[in-house]
Amino acid sequence: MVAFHEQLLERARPVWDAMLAHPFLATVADGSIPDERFGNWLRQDYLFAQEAVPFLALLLARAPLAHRSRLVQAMGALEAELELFGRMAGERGISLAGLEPSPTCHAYVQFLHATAYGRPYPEAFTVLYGAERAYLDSWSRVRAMQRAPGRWQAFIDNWTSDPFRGYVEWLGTAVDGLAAGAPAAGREAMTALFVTTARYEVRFWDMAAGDERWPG
Ligand code: MP5
Repeated sequence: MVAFHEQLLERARPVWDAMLAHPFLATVADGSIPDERFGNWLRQDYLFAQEAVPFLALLLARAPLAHRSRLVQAMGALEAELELFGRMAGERGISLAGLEPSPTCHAYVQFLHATAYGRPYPEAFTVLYGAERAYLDSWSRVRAMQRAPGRWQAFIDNWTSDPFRGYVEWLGTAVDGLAAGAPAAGREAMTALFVTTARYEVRFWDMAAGDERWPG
């Protein structure tokens, strides 16, 4: 039988493929991306990572005992990641002061928090898996396309490291366990939330590559 987390990826396949084929990733890989454009992503993802802290904390508060230690570790990794954003921004002269989330970043973060507050644990956990798997796969694609280390290597390394891959593998196995204990309607809800997460991931690259702004 195909593992549930693999079924999720199959159901999201067209969106996942669009994510991996996104031109933003190709231009990071070949080094042609202007700093200003990469800065779009860096600033917005810094805000996203900041808001991933309460998202993880909400999950952790409801996690079964067997999930706690990995989620605590993930919190520590998130702290280190926020420092990485600060360091890279400082080195490249990108200001992180007075940031405002773009419409896409805002919507994605609201979605994370709404699922963590309002949905059963297995469904909210599936959103965490979707977001982390998306970054593992997207940055692994960048790495696979690279001919030489680039200006933004620290980010590429962050989401393609062995510990991060191990964490995402654990998340997939944990999703399988949660799905096995869920009713059919719960598994459908997990699937729908996974697909929505994948859609947000594509929109996030679109936003970074483009010039998304709020009116006014
Ligand atoms: C992640 C991220 C990965 N940083 N940004 C987006 C848009 N999706 C997923 O989450 P984390 O907590 O940085 O590993």
